[in-house]
Amino acid sequence: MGKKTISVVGVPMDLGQSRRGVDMGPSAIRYAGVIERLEKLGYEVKDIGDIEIEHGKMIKDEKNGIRNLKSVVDANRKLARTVEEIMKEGSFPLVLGGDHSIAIGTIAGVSKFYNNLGVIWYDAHGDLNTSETSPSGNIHGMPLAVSLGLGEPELVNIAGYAPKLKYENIVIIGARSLDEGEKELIKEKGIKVYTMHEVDRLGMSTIIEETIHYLKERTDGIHLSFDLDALDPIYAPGVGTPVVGGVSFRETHLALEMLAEENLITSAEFVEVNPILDERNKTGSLAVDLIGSLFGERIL
Ligand code: 6HN
Ligand code: MN
Ligand code: MN
Ligand code: MN
Repeated sequence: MGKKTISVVGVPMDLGQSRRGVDMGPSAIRYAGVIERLEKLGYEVKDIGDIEIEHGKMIKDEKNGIRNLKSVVDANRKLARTVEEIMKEGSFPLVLGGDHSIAIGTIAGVSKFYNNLGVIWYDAHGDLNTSETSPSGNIHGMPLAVSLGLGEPELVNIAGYAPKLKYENIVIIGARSLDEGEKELIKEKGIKVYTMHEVDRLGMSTIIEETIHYLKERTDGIHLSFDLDALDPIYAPGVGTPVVGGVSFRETHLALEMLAEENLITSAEFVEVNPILDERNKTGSLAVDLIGSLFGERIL
């Protein structure tokens, strides 16, 4: 990492999906020792606390069948402002989720600082749904589409500009559960995706080399949006939408170690940790291990 100061912000958000508990993700990751781990690596770490979330009933009564639209918009506006402040201070924004709908706010906060923000979307899912294509009405299945300028205007225009990302600047890794509308969008726009098929065939080492080469020449900053459900549920049982046949613990460490060596990641978020569904904070601890690798931790 280029920057010596890391600002950690928690987003106790569970309104982007329908299983309770993922709002406790930031606590689980803090209890697993994220701050201490980063300090041990030599960083100055500022824990700026949690974004305030309006916890209401889970309701799908809003327009187009989207769940909790207004509350998710409000929270992401706050997050975008907070992340923007962190960027202005020259610190590295490390955002802890919460469900993946919070990527909307993180990316809204960082993207204005770059002409071509790159994104690595490490996830079992594409998160490329709109209200038309979503099978669930859950906003956590939409944040990548929203950042590309697709979907509800209230979400798309957070922070007052859109789109935040260009199609050619994103790379999805670990996908194995894509909805029909997502598949169509990927094909239509030529989005770069390494599904589990490519993870099996090429290996993670080649995938990350290719990803680095690809993003290095066209972007001026890279955000890592890391959904814990990219990993196989054997390693990450505490997630709301687990999908079998995922990336392994070692492959994921390798990916993050290779990214750390290149020093290209300029902001990151770790999302979807749900302590209620977890086994003795296994997934929270996993997140901390992975954050360690991203910030330069080595076995030897
Ligand atoms: N996540 N594609 C499904 C949906 O409801 O849109 C699942 C989305 C999961 C989202 O894990 O961040
Ligand atoms: Mn809640
Ligand atoms: Mn996701
Ligand atoms: Mn996912």
